[in-house]
Amino acid sequence: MAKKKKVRVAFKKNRQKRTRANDMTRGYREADPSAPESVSSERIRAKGDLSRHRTVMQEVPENPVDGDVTPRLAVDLSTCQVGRVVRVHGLISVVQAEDGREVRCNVRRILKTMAIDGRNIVAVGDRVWFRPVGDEGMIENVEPRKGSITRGYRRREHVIVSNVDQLLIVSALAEPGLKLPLIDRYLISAEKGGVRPIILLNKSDLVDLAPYQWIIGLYTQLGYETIATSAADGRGISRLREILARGATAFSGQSGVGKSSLLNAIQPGLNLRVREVSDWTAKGKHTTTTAELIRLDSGGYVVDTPGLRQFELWNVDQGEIEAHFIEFRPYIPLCKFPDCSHIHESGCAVKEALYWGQIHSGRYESYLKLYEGQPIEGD
Ligand SMILES: Nc1nc2c(ncn2[C@@H]2O[C@H](COP(=O)(O)OP(=O)(O)OP(=O)(O)O)[C@@H](O)[C@H]2O)c(=O)[nH]1
Ligand SMILES: [Mg+2]
Ligand SMILES: [Zn+2]
Repeated sequence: MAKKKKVRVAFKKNRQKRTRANDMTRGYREADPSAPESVSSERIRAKGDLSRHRTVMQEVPENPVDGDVTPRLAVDLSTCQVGRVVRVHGLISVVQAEDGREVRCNVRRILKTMAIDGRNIVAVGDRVWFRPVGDEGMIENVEPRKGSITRGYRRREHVIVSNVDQLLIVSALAEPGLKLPLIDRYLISAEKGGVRPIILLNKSDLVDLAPYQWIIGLYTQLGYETIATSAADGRGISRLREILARGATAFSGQSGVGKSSLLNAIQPGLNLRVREVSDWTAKGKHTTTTAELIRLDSGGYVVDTPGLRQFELWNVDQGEIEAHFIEFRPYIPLCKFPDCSHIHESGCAVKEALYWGQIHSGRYESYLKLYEGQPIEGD
């Protein structure tokens, strides 16, 4: 049984004044529901800060999931139905009810008020309680998330997808070619979010695979399932279908690597939009523009996501990065200095392992890039 407690919530600034976002389509394009609201319709009295707070009853879970700060309100659930968010269009969330109907829903204002630092309240994959209002609905409650992929976006946390078991890290062997630091970044994000990562090297029809076998070997040895696929000639597709049947999977990766094409190969009837000609050099062109939850006939749920222009890790401290490189872990305690950054210090056991080939140089370079905060282009 969850306990209830009174909490004081402050209204966000956008409740206090009419504001207009200078680029109202930006949030929509990025499928980021945390985009600023353009108009605030509720008036409040000018009574100083006091009037800008409200006391609400909030449920406090007995055993909160580590790091879960999703606001939950005590709501009259007898008037609500449960469903899962399948798409988010700006401020509207499309929720699939248990009977399969899709209902367009708004989000209860108080949930927005309680959102921490404007982090998006509703994400694709969320399980929600909504109250039917005519043909539409009002989201009254968002269940705690288990397994989510988030990123930093304009100094806020953006939940890309929630309640998934697996993250499919899709990269392409050619057009545009592999970026190992980006794969490593997604691996960290999966680990942070409690999601099992799977690495996919797509477009294997375009290359001779032999020079790339070491990559499959490297990640497989580290314990990450890694497979080569081709949406064009069907390689690895039946294996992928089996992997997807295990549960709910988010597809991630740069624009143009073939996420939607792979899903079309898995289930031809889906007819997801893919880039017409293989024009992978066209920067900033995204074929998929919003994340979408799809149920597969062969079993499992998938979320096709747009390739992100930037993939910044969220809430990963500099000193924490080393721990996410699992092959570094045995060496870290052997470094001479306890706060060793494994870059310039003497007596560094990680660098020694690198020298002897026990740590791969590509992975070490990824570590350096992350440690030094270098951007990794994801587009
Ligand atoms: N040769 C080859 N081409 C592929 C393969 N997979 C995808 N493509 C092509 O690559 C281009 C991009 O594919 P999409 O499926 O649209 O890529 P995406 O990852 O969904 O891209 P966004 O939706 O922009 O994030 C299309 O022209 C596809 O035909 C593959 O395995 N082999
Ligand atoms: Mg796509
Ligand atoms: Zn060291």
